[in-house]
Amino acid sequence: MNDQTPTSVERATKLKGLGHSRKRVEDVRFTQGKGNYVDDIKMPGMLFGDFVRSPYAHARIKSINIDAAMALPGVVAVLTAKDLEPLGLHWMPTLAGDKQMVLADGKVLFQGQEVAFVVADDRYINADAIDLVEVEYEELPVVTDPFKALEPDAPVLREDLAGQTSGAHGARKHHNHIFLWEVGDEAATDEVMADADVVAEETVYYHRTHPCPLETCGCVASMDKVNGKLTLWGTFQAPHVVRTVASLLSGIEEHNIRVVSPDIGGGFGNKVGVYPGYVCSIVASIVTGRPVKWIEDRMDNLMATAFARDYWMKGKISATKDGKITGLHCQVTADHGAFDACADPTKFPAGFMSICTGSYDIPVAYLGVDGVYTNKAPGGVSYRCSFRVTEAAYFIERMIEVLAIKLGMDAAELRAKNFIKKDQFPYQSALGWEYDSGDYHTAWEKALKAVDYDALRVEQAERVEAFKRGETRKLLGIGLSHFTEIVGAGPVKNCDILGMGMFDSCEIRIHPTGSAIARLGTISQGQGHATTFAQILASEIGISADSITIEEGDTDTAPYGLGTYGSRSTPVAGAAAAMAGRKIRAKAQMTAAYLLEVHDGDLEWDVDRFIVKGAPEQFKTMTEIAYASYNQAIPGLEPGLEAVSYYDPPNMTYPFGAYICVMEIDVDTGTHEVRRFYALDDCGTRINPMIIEGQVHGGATEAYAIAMGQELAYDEIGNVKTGTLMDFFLPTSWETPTYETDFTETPSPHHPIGAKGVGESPNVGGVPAFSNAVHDAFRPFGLKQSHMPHDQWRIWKIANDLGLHS
Ligand code: MCN
Ligand code: CUM
Repeated sequence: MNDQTPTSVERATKLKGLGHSRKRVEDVRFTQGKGNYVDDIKMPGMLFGDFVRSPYAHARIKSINIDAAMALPGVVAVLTAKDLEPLGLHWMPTLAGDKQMVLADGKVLFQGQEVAFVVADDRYINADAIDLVEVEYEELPVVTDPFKALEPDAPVLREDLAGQTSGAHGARKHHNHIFLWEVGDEAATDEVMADADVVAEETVYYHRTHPCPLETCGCVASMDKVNGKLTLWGTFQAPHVVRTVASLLSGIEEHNIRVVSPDIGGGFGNKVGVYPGYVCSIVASIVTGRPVKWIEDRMDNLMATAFARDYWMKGKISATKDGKITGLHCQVTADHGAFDACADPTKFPAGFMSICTGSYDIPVAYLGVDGVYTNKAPGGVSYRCSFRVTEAAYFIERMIEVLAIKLGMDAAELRAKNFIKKDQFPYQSALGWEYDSGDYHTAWEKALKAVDYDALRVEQAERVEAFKRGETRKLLGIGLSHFTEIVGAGPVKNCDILGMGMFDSCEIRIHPTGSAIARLGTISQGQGHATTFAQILASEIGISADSITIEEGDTDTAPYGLGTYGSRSTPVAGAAAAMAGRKIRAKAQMTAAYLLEVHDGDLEWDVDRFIVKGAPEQFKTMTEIAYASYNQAIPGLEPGLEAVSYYDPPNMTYPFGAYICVMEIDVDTGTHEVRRFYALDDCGTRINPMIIEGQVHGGATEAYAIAMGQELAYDEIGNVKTGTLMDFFLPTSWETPTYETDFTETPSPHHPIGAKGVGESPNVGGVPAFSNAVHDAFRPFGLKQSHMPHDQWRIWKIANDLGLHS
């Protein structure tokens, strides 16, 4: 080798593989306005569909008169449940094993429910026609409180289920009850609680909110009757699942359905579910023979598509006098709205809520979740949540604080005392999970040191004294959070959606000149997959990430996969990418051996080439091997260089993190200021540190929104009080705090490259950090629990209730 030959390190740098803060390749088109979103799709003869929606939360429909609407020039069709009924499409199955009205059948069950679908030449005609559809309603009593919904004389919401004593998840104990899901050992937990030195009890409410992606949900359906082919472009987080569902519902064979997710302007879980708009657009396109577009407006999106949270969590936590936790009991009343349309793996009707023992070594625990129908929109689970992990983390991180108060102990110390220790991994939790890896003490100590925790506590104590002396009206809160996530659904043995196992896939094709295209079963909604999946492959196959195109979201070309949500892309499809890459390398090794005239066992991999062991000057680069794969007859090997991997992960991955929020609170105005927000994430092997940082900034900002003001609020008669961005708090750069990010790196032992997910972590860990900061500020004055969101009024109210205004 001469001095000009690049070293392994130099060659590795050029690949822009794992660990490289590679710039996002997709941003070239996004920052230049050249993205291709669903609403950018325009087809000749395209019609527009839009809904007549119910103004009432609960009402019987006495009649629907479409005559005036149909008479309006430009209106092509008005669909009602009666039109869909002969097709068996007036109701559709939900992802949770329930069914949901596509168009109101006999009655409406939430405000904004889809009543009729107007199809017209343009959106303006649509809007006029919607006003002309006459619907006669008879109001019925409304239930928006899940506890009231379970009272004996509560109105029957789901008349279609009358007399059914069991549903998709077992027995129903009341006409508005959906299921009771139980995990753990209640008798043993009760026993521990009865004998415990200390038991802290609290009801923790995680309010209803909404992911509110900048791009609302929508689709374009186009039925080509000549070729019998249906194409559906849409905002889908799981395109293959949509294709399978569309095939089952319509009877059109799957190879004749093409589902495409083009660029998606944020998903956050909102685009996992199947919505009436998709079904109606398909039907309208089949009926009219023309393409039909449906795009929600902001109010439609907030009122009618997948909400998040709405969990009432009644908790008990027991401990010894010196703070060793002995047991945890959690009883949840879960408000699922009018239809159970939560997106969870089938066997987990309350998602992964059973991760609620958090980061702590808790010997015995019980979780019971009652799902309840109310007159609110269906959906659920969504919003950077990993299937209810947000609720679980908020619950345990509040319970720890409540226990610390009861014990008179420092909350940071209480956490450290109870963390699962490094040598306990793989750790079997009391509620049935096997945590793959973790090092919580190291992360926690790093976090406490970074913010100088002890000094903050001193400052806080001084502040309280100064407040009492009347020298300041501001309090200081220190919000702690140590979360454990569970992402990467999931092992096919226990995770499926509608019967489809939750594996994922990657197919890679190397071109003769040494560039490549890889297709995956996932779909980016802003996470940067085109950038990061190429990095995984670059490190595996020695081709620069810049020479690897990543394609997702077109079911005609992508291998079958279950899509992107629950931070599953890295743990599942990322693993599939690594495995497909290894298949490529295995074949490449045989090719290289032939070319170098050695036994393949005499070769070793070196960044982007195979070298002869002990003779590194003899090598074949991947580019040379790729060329040979297509241009040379190699005995015993087929031409070409392609591989596909369908990856079924052996376990979930368990990312974790330590977040600390320092907050100033003005007691008189209820305003707050985030002075500092420190976020340490451990997502195992880091693929792209810059993208991880971006994910943390975004997720933490959504956490900030949720904790400090964002809410889907309803009044007693079921009106959505926060249906526009005037009332629904979406932070802008003005409100958004500054974040300090940090990391530790504890690889997953079972993932091919040791990576865990990260997209949902900052929301999971962020909400308790912000909320605990508010609580912590008032702890010296006796506050134990106060419900989110901590908006200005609610903070003022806490201060007022504690007598701090007198
Ligand atoms: N990553 C990494 N190293 C790791 C883990 C992840 O570099 N060890 C990178 C990944 O390569 C990917 C990103 O971080 O580019 C997120 O990866 P992952 O945690 O696997 O999550 P998914 O790609 O499956 O994305 C889903 C997750 C979810 S469920 C929600 S909700 C959410 C989130 O991502 N929605 C988002 N982040 C979002 N970010 C944007 N911009 N838009 C959304 O809609
Ligand atoms: Cu739960 S929101 Mo993400 O899983 O799409």
